[in-house]
Amino acid sequence: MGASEVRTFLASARAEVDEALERFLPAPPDCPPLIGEAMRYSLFAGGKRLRPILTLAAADAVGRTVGSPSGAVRGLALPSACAVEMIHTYSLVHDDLPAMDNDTLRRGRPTLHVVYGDGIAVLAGDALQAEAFALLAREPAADDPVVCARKLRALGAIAAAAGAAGMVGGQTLDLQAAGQAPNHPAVLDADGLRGMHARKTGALIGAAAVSGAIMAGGLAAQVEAVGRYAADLGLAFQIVDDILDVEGDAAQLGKTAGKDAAGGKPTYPALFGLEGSRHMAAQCIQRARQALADARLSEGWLPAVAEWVVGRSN
Ligand code: GRG
Repeated sequence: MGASEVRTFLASARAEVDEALERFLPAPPDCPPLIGEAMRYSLFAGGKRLRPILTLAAADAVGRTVGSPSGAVRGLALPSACAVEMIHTYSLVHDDLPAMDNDTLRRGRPTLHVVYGDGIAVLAGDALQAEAFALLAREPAADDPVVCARKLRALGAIAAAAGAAGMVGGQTLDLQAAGQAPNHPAVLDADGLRGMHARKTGALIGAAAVSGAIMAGGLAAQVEAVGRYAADLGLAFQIVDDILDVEGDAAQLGKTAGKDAAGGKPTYPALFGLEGSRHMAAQCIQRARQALADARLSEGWLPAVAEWVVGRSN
């Protein structure tokens, strides 16, 4: 797959996701204007759309193995793609609150609570999560029991990834490690750090990819391989995120740089050095590619998405 084809795929997937997000979100008079506006403020602030792109790429990879037209599988997977992006955005909004990371810059803009206040930011995050599950239950609208069964599995995978065993659990460990859970401190070693990130960011990245494979009708072995690919991709993503926090600047990242070190957080560069961390990220991508090759899912965009994750600068 050439670089310009990859760029075209990424741009078209982003445009499709953005259009669908706007269509799927509630708007006045169904909701008060302010909450609709606050949800959109963060959702359309220029995120990379990694997770929904993964959903669409995983659906496409599975669809290729059964000869499904790419438009058809993309349509089946688009609601999951959008739901995962809504949940991701809610997590960023809540993470940025003074009660958590207390950040003022996100996606290159003042954070939601800085502009709309803490209360509206809490509510916009809550609403984004609720709307994500409403969307998963509603779309794709179908009476076909096969599609309904896929929807239920995708919804279950995404809910588990967002909940106490996944993202919320990871954020809990993060708060404990940062000394922000009174009377419940935790010290993370290298395994603890990996486990915390596997929950906090890895689980949703995994569910993004797996839900795409499920919605495209993937066989059990294909869904499992996509899950292994995404687990390594999620780890690589986090390692690169830590490296960028050391090397990047706020203008490039669209968020405050150097926060991890300043907050005394355990990070990959702190534990393994920059070179060691880069090497670990490269090994993750190697394993992710192998998982695809083992299941004959290397056709399509998933290998290129993995390269993009390690090569990114924000
Ligand atoms: C509040 C329940 C709850 C969870 C928050 C994911 C998370 C959990 C907090 C985010 C903190 C953070 C900055 C983690 C580093 C990795 C990460 C998720 C970065 C942001 O994701 P990107 O780079 O963001 O995909 P964009 O803006 O491009 O979508």
